[in-house]
This record gives sequence, structure tokens and C-alpha cells, in this order.
Amino acid sequence: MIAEPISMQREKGGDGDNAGRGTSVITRTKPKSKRPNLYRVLLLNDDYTPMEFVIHILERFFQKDREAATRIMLHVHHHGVGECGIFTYEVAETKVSQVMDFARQHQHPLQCVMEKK
Ligand code: TYC
Repeated sequence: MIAEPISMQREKGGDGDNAGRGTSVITRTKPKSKRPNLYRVLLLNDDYTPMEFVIHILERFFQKDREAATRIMLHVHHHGVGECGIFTYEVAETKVSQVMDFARQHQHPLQCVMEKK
């Protein structure tokens, strides 16, 4: 993560207080604009989870309004899978856990998964 071509870096302290004492720190010159890996969170269809429950999940955990939640739920119902949102790894993982825990608490077989974009 730290390594980058030395030509893009400068050495801090080479001739300052640290000179000759082997305590130099390599600092970055160029601002690093590394974009995070993104993950789709998907809902899977099943025959038992009530439509209203899925709409509630989308409102509660994915901040969808009623109309968007209904559209996504129906998409999953008709196509077997659908996207709830796109997040960084940790956020996606949290959403999946929240949905799976909530579905289990209510004894619905709803499945929620994440996949790398
Ligand atoms: N197919 C379910 C039904 O007919 C509804 C449903 C929609 C279930 C989306 C899961 O992710 C899902 N009650």
C-alpha cells in the first residue's frame, strides 16, 4: 500500500533534524486518489417471503422510498435477482448481515448476497 515509485516521492528529513540518523520518513507528494473496490448487494427471489416484507427491507436498510422499493422487489420477483445498492466492502457486508438477521428473526427464507463489481 505504501510502496510507489520513489520518483513520485520525496524524502523528508534528509538534511534536516534527522540528517544522518537513519530516521527519515518517506512522504507522498502526489495526493493518492485510489478508488475503493465496490460491491453490489443483491436480493434473491424465493417463493415464501412476503412482498411487503421485502419492500420493508429495502426501505429500512437501503433508504429506498416506497416506489423504488416496490420496483426493486418486483424486479427480483420476476427476474430472480436484483440490486439493492452498491457499497464499499464493509458497508456491503453490514447490509447483507442486517438483512439476513432480520429475515431470520421473522422466519423468512430471504437471501441477500454481495458480489464484487
Ligand atoms: N416471490 C415472493 C412472493 O411471491 C416475493 C419476493 C420478492 C421474495 C423478492 C423475495 O427477494 C424477494 N411472495
